[in-house]
Amino acid sequence: MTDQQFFKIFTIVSIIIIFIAVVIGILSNIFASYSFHPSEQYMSHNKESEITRTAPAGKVNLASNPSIKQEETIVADRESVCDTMEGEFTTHEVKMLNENSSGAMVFEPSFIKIDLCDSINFEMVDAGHNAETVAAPNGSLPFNTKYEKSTIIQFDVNGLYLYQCAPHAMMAMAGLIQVSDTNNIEEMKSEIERFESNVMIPDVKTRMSDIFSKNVN
Ligand SMILES: [Cu+2]
Repeated sequence: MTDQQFFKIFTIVSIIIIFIAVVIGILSNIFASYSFHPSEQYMSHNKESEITRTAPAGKVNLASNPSIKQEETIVADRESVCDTMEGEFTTHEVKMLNENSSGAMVFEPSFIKIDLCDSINFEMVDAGHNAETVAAPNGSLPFNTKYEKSTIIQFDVNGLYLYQCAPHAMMAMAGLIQVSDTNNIEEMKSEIERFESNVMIPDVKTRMSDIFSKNVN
């Protein structure tokens, strides 16, 4: 074989390998964002009557790479400050909607400020939406409402949380939660930037950064 022939074969093989790698990458991202996570341990109850702490929310930087297995970052059944905290906690409502006055594919409200150990009832008013962690404070656990009609999640770590609806993330279907303070504000800025880089609809490209700058300071 001449050097030239060798070089030709080498180039063709390299191109095939790169092509296969790209296809695998695309497919695994698609499956990661559409699959239902098999682990039930951080799934809270979907009975509206019951508020449990089985799913404290959050954990950092999952979303930037959907192929990271969420299980790896979960400390199951960890202790929570809410176990020993005295006082009345509130359950707030966040609705998942196909449309409201602010646009299509939205959480309502898209920004909510709550106190430590308060819960949010994610209500799937229109079918086909979920709410899952994109980025959250250190020490918190990720959540995913898995297309349940109603899921109550308690928040036991202070800071800012970004969550999305997996099928409509590219349409900027996401929301922000502030639990008491904004200790992770700098990380959140770059997480929102990263989230928006994947938004495909020009009209809503800056939806989340607009919500952020309007509400968080
Ligand atoms: Cu959705």
